[in-house]
Amino acid sequence: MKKVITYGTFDLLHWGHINLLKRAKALGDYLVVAISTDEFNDLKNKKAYHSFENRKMILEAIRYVDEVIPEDTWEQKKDDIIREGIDIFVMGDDWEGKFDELAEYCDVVYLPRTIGISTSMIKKDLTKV
Ligand code: C2G
Repeated sequence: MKKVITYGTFDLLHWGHINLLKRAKALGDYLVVAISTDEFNDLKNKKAYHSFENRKMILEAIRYVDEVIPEDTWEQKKDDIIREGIDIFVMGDDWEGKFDELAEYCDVVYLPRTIGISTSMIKKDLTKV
């Protein structure tokens, strides 16, 4: 079984996120998503609209997602990959090159980001309503 992992906040889930999750799952048989906790989002200077618990519940309802784990730190990726027996690490290419050191433990794949949608765009557009 080929296991894939990806990381993110996945707030205000949208079709760009779904595109990423769908393509990540297509690279293997089992997709683990490490979702940023509210505390880690503080470190990322990101304020999610939905709580960690609710973002986790939403992701667990997606057909492409097999398991959701918490992302608490920048440094946990290597341990996650080893513990979960991950074969492929996937991120959108806005992270291109940032996680290349993980190639020591698994394949590292950056997928083209979906143009035309983002959580910040949604938030900005909704302030105009
Ligand atoms: N994404 C995408 N297309 C978009 C928006 C997002 O492909 N239009 C991808 C991002 O590239 C990322 C994933 O969806 O791979 C989740 O995006 P975010 O929730 O914004 O995650 P981010 O804040 O980038 O967190 O340790 C890594 C971080 O936790 C990544």
